[in-house]
Parts: sequence; C-alpha cells; structure tokens
Amino acid sequence: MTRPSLPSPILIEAESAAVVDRSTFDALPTSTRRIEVVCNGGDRFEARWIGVSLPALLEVAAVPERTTHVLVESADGYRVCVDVPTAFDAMIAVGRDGRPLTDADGYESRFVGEDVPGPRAVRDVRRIETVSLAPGDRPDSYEDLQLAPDGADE
Ligand SMILES: Nc1nc2c(c(=O)[nH]1)N[C@H]1C(S)=C(S)[C@@H](COP(=O)(O)O)O[C@H]1N2
Ligand SMILES: [Mo]
Repeated sequence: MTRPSLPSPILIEAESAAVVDRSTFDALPTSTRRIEVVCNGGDRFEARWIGVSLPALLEVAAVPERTTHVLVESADGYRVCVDVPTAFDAMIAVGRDGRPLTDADGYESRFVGEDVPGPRAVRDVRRIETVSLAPGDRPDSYEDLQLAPDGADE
C-alpha cells in the first residue's frame, strides 16, 4: 500500500518536547510487523501492522538515559504505562493489513507491540512521555484504563 500518514499530531515529551506532525512522521522510516493483539477476554487477532517504531518516534525528542517506562495516551485520555523493553519493541501503527487504520478501523493510530497486551494497545495516540520510575513505584498508578469499552480489564 502507499504509506499511510498520521492524521493528527502526536506530542512527544522526552528529553525535550516535540510535536510529530504529518511531515515529521512521513520522514521517519516505516516498519511492518506481524503482531497479535490479545485481549483479556481471550479474543485475539493477528494483523500486519505498518507504522513507525516507538524508538524512532521518541528519538525526535531524545530519550533520557534514566527512562524506565513510557506513557502512551490517547485522544480520549486513555493512558497506559509500559516498561522500556516493551515500549522499545513496539510501534505506532497507522495501517493494518494493507489499509490505513482510518479506513480499516475508524481510528487514526494504534500502539502495538509483541509484548503489549490488548488492553494497552492504545487507539488514537496523541501523547507519548518518557518517565523514570523509582523502585517500588507502581507503573499501573500512572495508567488510566477507565475508558475500556468492555469494562472487564484489569
Ligand atoms: N484509546 C483507547 N484505546 C484502547 C481502549 C480504549 O478504551 N481507548 N481500550 C483498550 C482495550 S480494554 C482493549 S481490549 C482493546 C480493544 O481493541 P479492539 O477495539 O481492537 O477490539 O483496545 C484497547 N485500546
Ligand atoms: Mo478490553
């Protein structure tokens, strides 16, 4: 497919703050990966996702060395917190199975990764922040999964 773009900008807050708009996004290398999204209820589907890897996207604002976790937030305030190994293996997808996500699923982007569980596969990503948690700090206290449509997660 022709490469889908990013309709709405994503704010990156890392070492600096940067807005990844359509033209910034289009200048980053794409990745295409087969990733299965597994929801808590047992539903699972595998798809071929196209987008930009999270490390490439974060590098636009430079990643502080002390980073332990990454927060990914949606247009509707849904927010997840994942550790660095999980985040750095993930991507912001804008297409699925040969179609832009806007056509395929009715949202603009999605956070997907091998180790990102379904409930943390944020749709319509608008903000990504690197954070440095202290030992004993609970990653889930940074999350807001309230909008989960099935209400059955966590
Ligand atoms: N922005 C946003 N992303 C979200 C959610 C949400 O409520 N808002 N729900 C999550 C939950 S709980 C699940 S199980 C999956 C559902 O993915 P699906 O819509 O592809 O089935 O999306 C996740 N991503
Ligand atoms: Mo869910």
